[in-house]
Amino acid sequence: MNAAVVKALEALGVDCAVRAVSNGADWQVGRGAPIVKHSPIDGSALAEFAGADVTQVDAAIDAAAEAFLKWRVVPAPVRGAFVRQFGEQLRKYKTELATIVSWEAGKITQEALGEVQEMIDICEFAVGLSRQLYGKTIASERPGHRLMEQWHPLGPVGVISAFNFPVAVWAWNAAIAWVCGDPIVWKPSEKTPLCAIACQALFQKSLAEAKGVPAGISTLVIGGADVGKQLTASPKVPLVSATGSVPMGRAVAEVVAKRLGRSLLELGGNNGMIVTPSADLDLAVRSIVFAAVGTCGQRCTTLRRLIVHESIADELRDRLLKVYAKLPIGDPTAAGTLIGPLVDEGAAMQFDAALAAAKEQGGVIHGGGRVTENVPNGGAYVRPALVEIDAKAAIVQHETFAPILYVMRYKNLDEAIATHNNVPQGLSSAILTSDVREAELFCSPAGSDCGIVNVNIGTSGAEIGGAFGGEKETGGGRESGSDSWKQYMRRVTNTVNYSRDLPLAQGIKFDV
Ligand code: UN1
Repeated sequence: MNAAVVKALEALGVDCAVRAVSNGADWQVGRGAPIVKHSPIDGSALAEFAGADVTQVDAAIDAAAEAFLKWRVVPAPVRGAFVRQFGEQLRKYKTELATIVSWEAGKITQEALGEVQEMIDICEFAVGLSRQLYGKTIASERPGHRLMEQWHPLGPVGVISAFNFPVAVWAWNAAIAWVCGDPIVWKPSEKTPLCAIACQALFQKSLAEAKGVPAGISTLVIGGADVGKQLTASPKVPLVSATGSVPMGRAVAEVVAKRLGRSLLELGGNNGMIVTPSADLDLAVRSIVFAAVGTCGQRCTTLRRLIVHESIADELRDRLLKVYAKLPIGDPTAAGTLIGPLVDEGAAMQFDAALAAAKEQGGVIHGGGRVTENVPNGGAYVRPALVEIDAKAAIVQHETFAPILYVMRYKNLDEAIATHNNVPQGLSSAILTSDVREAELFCSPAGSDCGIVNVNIGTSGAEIGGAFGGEKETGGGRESGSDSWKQYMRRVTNTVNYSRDLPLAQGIKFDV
């Protein structure tokens, strides 16, 4: 195994015998299909082990359900104190965890560190939240009555996460679920098993230091689609929070809806940005490049469509191409690299196929193709592509999880907004403008139809304090900040009669 990864895992107390299942404090050998993981950086072997089988999923759910009975009555601020301790572990092992993220997901060091920082941030948010799980007091129409709301823990939360944010998305769910009194059952991407094991190991460190925390509040089952299906179908899991592709989300939503459970979906994005004539072009270039090629185009918030006013389109394209031409592509752990590899060969094939389709549909391709020089052998390194294309081309409707930026031109802003909204997805969006009317229009009900609407910044890199998610095929879920926590709890409406009479609501007379 890779020496840097071994060292990082050892620091976290994980031996190299990778195990697929943990019901809290323990580790268990999987009984399911084998999982083989190679690093996207150089193809080196990272892990080979048996994944979980469905009986192990059931056992993990049972462990979580048992832990729930204890955890739900622990006062929320005490639950918050545990999350604070967990956040301390993240601070302590930030570098080690980021190293594992880099080697397993192929992220550059800065972005891997940023991802762990996002975990630390959500822990802080959750600690504060643990004293703010407010319900409302409502004016009752009846004399001598009090009407109020309480928010109670919901139960075990199934978390299905993707390879591209292999630790932060789990933390968004885990930290909020824990303060809300819910245990979690985590099915991570099979492409990032070591990240999941590292997170569980950090949980175990916190658990060992804490008193009265039931071990089953964090369970882990690493496996394939059958594992995800078993988790999704279980009536003991009232909420399933899933991040990934639209087909995956649709499958989850159908199964969960059938049993009348709740799902929280964070699916594909096809994020657009409008650049108007008054935009600051220096700022435009920087924000576009980070959003379009950062994480090698593998964020769900990656900028994929640029809608530029025709009067500045040539200048902006030329300036972007100048930057694209000298992007440092290579080993993501090396200082100075900005573009690491795609996650695997399959992703690189989709990148090639999308560019071929774009060309067929009349697109003018700049960049693209494989990079083989000055990069480690064995990884799928590509040159980010910028494609000038008509807004009506079919390919523009699709999210390809790779660094492809489609550039389109517009004449008037209403047309640009219509083009912007004319895709099946609705996650993140941006407008670059110095005109306050244009900015406000884009943020208004007649503007962007996305869950995230930015002005003078790119589409990616949201802070945890806001609710994260989007509309249409993106799935409608909201994770992380603001009042996303409400999805992890059940709302109780209490009516308390402190009088000696029994007036009925709506003035109904019912004398017996
Ligand atoms: C994702 O790609 O699934 O806003 C999450 C961002 C990050 C999270 C992305 N904070 O780009």
